[in-house]
Amino acid sequence: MFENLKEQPADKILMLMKMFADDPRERKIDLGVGVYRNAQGVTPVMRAVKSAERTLWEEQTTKSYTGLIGDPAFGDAMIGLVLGNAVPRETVAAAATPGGTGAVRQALELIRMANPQARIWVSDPTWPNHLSILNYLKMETVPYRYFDAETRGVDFTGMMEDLGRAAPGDVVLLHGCCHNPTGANLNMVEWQAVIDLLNQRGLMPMIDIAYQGFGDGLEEDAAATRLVASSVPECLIAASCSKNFGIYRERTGILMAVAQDAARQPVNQGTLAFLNRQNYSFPPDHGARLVTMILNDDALRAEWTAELEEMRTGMLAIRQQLADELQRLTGSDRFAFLAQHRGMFSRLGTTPEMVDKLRTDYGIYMVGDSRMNIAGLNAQTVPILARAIVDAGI
Ligand code: PLP
Ligand code: TYF
Repeated sequence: MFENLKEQPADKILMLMKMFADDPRERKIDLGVGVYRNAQGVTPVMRAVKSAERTLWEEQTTKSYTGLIGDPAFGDAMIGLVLGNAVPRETVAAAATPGGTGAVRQALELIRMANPQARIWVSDPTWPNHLSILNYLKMETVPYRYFDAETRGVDFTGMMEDLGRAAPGDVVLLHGCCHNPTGANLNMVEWQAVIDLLNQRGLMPMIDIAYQGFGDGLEEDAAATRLVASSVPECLIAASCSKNFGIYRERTGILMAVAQDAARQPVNQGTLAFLNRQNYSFPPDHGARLVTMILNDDALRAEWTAELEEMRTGMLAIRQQLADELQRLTGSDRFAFLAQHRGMFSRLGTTPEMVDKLRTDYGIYMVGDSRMNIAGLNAQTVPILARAIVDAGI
């Protein structure tokens, strides 16, 4: 049987991680995989996470199974974090999943179950795993214009034109904040226009929010998701705790199904539990429990929020420094978009050949589409990158 298997395409981002590790040069710079790093290049265990783990280690008396949707307290805490008071609690069904990726996968399975005809509209570009999972599930995917190669902002006119061709029942996959891989985001006026279009055309939004707290702040980054959830008849939200709690390997995420009518909530809830059972039965608990402890304890929550703010403002400072340095070197505002982008990523907007050149000649690793992980930089490496960008002729 195994002879029927064939080699599967590798994940380009993960491939880049290996190339970087194998590069013997000392002054190499890793702007590849989307993992937060501090100025020392370390992805730290956050202080509140450490405290919660200590308490959990001391106080946890069992590791018996939870429930198919995980501990409901995690659902409550995360609904609060992501949705605030935007919708009545009784309209929301939620289930813990293995990471945000698990939530994306379960959301797509739910869509396929409920409406096999639905086409999934995805931003061009989007996170490669979206496309990979959609392809694996054999769901029809349609790209909508998103990135304006000229301004490096959102091609909003193109986006609206494309979504204007979606059919009732189609699903529009949107990044709640901090778009991966471009860093370009809609403003709130544009979000409202998208919502109006969704409602006019009978489209269902599916929001992937993996970087809440990495852009303009915890509340600000959730604002679009909350506006969507409170303005459409129904939506799906896949949220990840990997980045904002720094618990990548714990695999902590949640899928929420928001219905307008609370009467639909029980069946939605049952469906999420059913989907978990088919795929892995109980979702991982450790990370979800830490998140619940942090969000439900005033002191831990304050500690977590403060550290997340340090991370966020640190990334903003790097953005500004890089934009300023490039302004100084080029005498133009061509790179001002770097300070306007939000989240961990910015798409530089150069060719794959230039990306190769930066890697071979300067030891600077970014994803082939010229996505840079801003958190891979620090005050010392920003001038090195800026100089390389200019010297390479970008
Ligand atoms: N969605 C997007 C857009 C992402 O960038 C990520 C990245 O990590 C995820 C979802 C899910 O991440 P994880 O499965 O590690 O929680
Ligand atoms: O986009 C990124 O770099 C992160 C991390 O298969 C990641 O989202 C990358 C590839 C992958 C899973 C996660």
